[in-house]
Amino acid sequence: TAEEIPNTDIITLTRHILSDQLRLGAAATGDLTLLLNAIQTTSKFIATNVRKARLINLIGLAGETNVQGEEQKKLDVLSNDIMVNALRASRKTAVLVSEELDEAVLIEERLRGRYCVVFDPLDGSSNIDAGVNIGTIFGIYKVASEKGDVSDVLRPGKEMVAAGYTMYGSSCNLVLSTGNGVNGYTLDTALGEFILTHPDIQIPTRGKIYSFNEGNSSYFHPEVVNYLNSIKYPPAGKSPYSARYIGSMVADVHRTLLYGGIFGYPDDRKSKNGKLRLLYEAFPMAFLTEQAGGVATTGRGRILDIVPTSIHERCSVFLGSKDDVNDLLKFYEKA
Ligand code: AHM
Ligand code: MG
Repeated sequence: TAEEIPNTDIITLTRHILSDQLRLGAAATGDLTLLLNAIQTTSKFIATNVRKARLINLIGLAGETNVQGEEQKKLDVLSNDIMVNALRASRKTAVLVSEELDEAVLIEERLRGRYCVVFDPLDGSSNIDAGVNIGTIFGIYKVASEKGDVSDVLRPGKEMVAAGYTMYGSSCNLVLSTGNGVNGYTLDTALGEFILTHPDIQIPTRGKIYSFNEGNSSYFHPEVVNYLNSIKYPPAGKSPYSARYIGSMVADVHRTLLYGGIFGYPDDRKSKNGKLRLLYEAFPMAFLTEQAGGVATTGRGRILDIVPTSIHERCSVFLGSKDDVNDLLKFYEKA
């Protein structure tokens, strides 16, 4: 049968982004292609370290020393170093912002390129030691200033030219948008290549799952509590929503893109600006959600319209299926 014949014409991530470049014709210099290639290599490198972390002592606190007296690196510090080194060496970047670094990295002139990358090298830190899904999140801007400085990344998310994430889970998946829809790739570890497995991801218009840390309920604003009650105690004849919450944004958003529903990390009475970081968590995920046909909002406005004022600022996040997020927004409008 057809299923037994191996596919001899697989589409790798490299092949796919190259064809995307060719589609743009002379307008594309190939720089973004090379940059995306550098990013996919860092994802493979981080993925192998995530898999063997327990075996090679990567788990634990940075700053501890092992029996040989060598300093141990925590997996998120190691992932940060992998990304900074590769992005600098790609010669395609001018400014880097990482969750792990207080200050933005301004690339020296010798190696400077035309793109800025904002990233969380290993998100979902509370899940690392338990072997639960974690991921890398990234967003890319083209430099606007001559030199490349922090002003180049203090721009609304709608100005990003690409965004994506890599999830290190039961499989390693890279999901990417260059502003022309969303595609998902799965790492074939034997080939060492990401293969296109989820072409043109479209988020269902309505889902059956909600994904919030309800342990924060006592701090939640009434709009959020009332919305959650409306899906947990629906009118007679309708089924309540299911709860799924991993606590790794990459995994919770990945499931939301594929199955639909709503993911939320709202601001509340305790965390006035929410928890998630605007530049390298909210923006890339909002970019992907909109590109997949969903909605991403703070409850009071579109996430991608926010103009950042500092590189590590936080914001309230709700994203997912259009109908579900719009239902939530009705509670904000009423308030
Ligand atoms: P981190 O950058 O310290 O890993 O925090 C971000 C993570 C997200 O992946 C996730 O959505 C959220 O924090 C979970 O937070 P909580 O543990 O408060 O539910
Ligand atoms: Mg994070």
